[in-house]
Amino acid sequence: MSELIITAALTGAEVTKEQQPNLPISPEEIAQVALECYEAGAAIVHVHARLPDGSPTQDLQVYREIKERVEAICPVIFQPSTGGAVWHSAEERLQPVLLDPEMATLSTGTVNFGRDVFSNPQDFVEEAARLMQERGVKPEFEIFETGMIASALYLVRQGLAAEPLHFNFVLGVPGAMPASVRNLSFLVDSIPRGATWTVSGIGRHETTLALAAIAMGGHVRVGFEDNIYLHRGVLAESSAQLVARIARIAREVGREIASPARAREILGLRPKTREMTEKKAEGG
Ligand code: KMH
Ligand code: ZN
Repeated sequence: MSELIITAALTGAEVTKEQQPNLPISPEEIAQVALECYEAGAAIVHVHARLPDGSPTQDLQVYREIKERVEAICPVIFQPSTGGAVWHSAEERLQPVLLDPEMATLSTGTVNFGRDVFSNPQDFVEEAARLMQERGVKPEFEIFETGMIASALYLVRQGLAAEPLHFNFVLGVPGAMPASVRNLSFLVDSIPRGATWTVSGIGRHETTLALAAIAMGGHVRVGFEDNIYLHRGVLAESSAQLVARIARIAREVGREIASPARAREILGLRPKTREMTEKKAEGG
């Protein structure tokens, strides 16, 4: 079993300051939390940009500032969202791909999302995959429903995505696939041999599904995008606290934590020029 890759989902598009007062908003705050999550064991940070008033934005310049700030202070893999918020246009959603990050998310199907619809028509999916392929950005396929795996595999057959594939099973969004170990295990059995996978359990399901992934050889995403609580009714202090808990549990049961460099190897990321190497960040 490989080391555990922990992704910290720092912001999301839906959580508000009213719900979680420690939600980072400015690029400076987001970068600071990215550093804390890295120090706690995260190898990837999944980021949604926010405007100063807290509303979600897919603005290129805001993502640029976040990316530069994060990469200046720690070596984590920067993974922006192309999901954005449900009301963002296709063009807006693809903006952060133009920054040539190592990875970006790509949802491969339309799904109910609470009272909203998270719309991902096939044309958008193919456009996003093509852009990522042109720019050497590895997609993380966001799987909210089983059929989205078939759509991701169709991209491979069309030559718009290449193995090794990486999936994130997002389970427990109201209206989408429920968060259960049975569903997780079915999804894991449905992806090609050699693919890697992460699970994001929404809300109170975050930790239970993380435990399953640790045991099954998958990887784990935690953070305020998915869950704002440490325990029932007790808000977490930061996403880093949630990362630290997973790292602690994994080590306790003999699963070591992947550094960003090791995560790049496990995910088969192509090396990109980075101003700061991991060694430099660690003071070497
Ligand atoms: N905010 C959701 C509507 C992603 O980041 O790629 C979509 C989402 C997926 O969060
Ligand atoms: Zn997201």
